[in-house]
Amino acid sequence: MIAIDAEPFAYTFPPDKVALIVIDMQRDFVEPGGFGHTLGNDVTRLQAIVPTVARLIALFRASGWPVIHTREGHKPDLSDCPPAKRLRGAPSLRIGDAGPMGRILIHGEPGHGIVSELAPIDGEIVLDKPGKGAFYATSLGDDLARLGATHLVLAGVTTEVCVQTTMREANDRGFECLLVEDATESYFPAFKEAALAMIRAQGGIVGWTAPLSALELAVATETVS
Ligand code: C5J
Repeated sequence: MIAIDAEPFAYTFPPDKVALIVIDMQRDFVEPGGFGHTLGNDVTRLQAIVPTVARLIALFRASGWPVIHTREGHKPDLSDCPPAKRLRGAPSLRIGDAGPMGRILIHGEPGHGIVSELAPIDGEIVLDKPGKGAFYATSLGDDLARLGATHLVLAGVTTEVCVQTTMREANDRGFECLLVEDATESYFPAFKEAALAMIRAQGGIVGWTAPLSALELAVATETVS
């Protein structure tokens, strides 16, 4: 077992049963002209975590542990996008409309892609999800069962929407979840802090949180001992 100095108490995981889920590090959320920007958000906060997420992915790759990337988006005919989702948000540019990076949140469009710094490599699962949670209408549950994963480390954007929804879904399914504090971000600093606090409150009612440095230290120490 590897033990990480985390909140609300140490997070321990068996190295052969852990997987990393990187949520929606897509151009549509992180770059100007994408979905997040059209909703009126400042995307620079999200851009700032890209190097930290890259370090986290590198740690998992170097350890030989599975990395799963998710992408929020919809089919070109929008058959998997409920009108309730499409019609909310910015009235000027909605899901499926043509934006500076192609059609907003549509499979295969430039904006739908993962930022180049975090590009998946061969063998990594890339999961397209139509909802905020990564378990809804996807193969994630089956993928994790096939991998034998019982412990999930989470990162990505945005903390209080897709990341927290996925973590709650995972928690309800019995996974032990750790959210890496500096590898997740929100357009709203107060929402990020509130989400982290909610996750670890009441004895870790949704799971644990820790900075990447704590994970790196635990893995390095484990390797040496
Ligand atoms: C949002 C996400 N915020 N990936 N999606 O709409 O968090």
